[in-house]
Amino acid sequence: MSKKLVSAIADMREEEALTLVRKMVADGTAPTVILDAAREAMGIVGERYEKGTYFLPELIMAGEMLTQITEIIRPELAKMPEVKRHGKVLIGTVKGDIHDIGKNIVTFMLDVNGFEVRDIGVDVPPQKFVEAIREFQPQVVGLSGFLTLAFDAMKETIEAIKAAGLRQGVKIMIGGGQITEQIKEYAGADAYGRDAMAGVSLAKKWLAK
Ligand code: B12
Repeated sequence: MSKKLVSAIADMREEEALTLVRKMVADGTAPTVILDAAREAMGIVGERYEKGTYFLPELIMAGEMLTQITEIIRPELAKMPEVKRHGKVLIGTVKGDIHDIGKNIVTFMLDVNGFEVRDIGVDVPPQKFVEAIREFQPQVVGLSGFLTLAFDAMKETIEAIKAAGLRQGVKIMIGGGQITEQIKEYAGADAYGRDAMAGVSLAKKWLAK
């Protein structure tokens, strides 16, 4: 059924995709399996956009489908084994970038894993991160970005955190579409997380110390 879901999303068959997700949930499919299929489909959508067979409306529709899928599986994700930990994570999508589906999944997974999460939204300027760190006092900061221009925005954000004298007090993780280990080095972050669970593992590791 996963394969069917991948092609339904990638081919913009919205109703079929949502019906399949509901069926998979009813059959007891792990929500992470559904998320994996959605991610695979988003990869295909992205490739088609790059090749010029898809345009902005398809990107928007894919985004909307993913938001709806996340809503359907939200209660199932919330049932996953939770380890209560006390710690605060501040998260946002960096300046110039409005992609938030991945960030919202990371936020949600951190939340159900017992972290207090403050999500400051999309297109967040460096100074807003600085102010939010001062106010919320998180131990972990998550920067999300899906565009190549997010590389510089992440670097600028981390530099602003440093300039404000707040860098020592926080661990910084970055993630999102085009982000890699190399960008972690470039931006001066502490870690790169490939997906939401990687983000949860990093936060757990840092807060255990
Ligand atoms: C949906 C989508 C959109 C939607 C976004 C809707 C929304 N609310 O987010 C809309 C239509 C708005 C959009 C707009 C644009 N988009 Co767009 N979009 C996509 C698409 C198809 C999917 C992205 C997505 O949500 N994936 C689903 C998530 C769940 O996938 P995921 O990466 O596996 O998520 C995990 C990780 O990223 C990680 N993660 C994410 N954040 C963080 C943070 C931390 C701390 C950690 C640890 C982990 C982590 O955890 C997530 C959950 O497990 C991608 C293609 C792709 N393959 O990525 C293009 C893509 C990202 N977009 C692209 C482009 C070019 C644009 C536009 C510039 C198009 C235009 N001409 O206007 C605009 C940019 C607007 C802006 N200023 O930001 C390009 C970027 C290319 C580049 N090199 O920069 C891509 C790659 C498409 C392509 N192949 O060309 N887009």
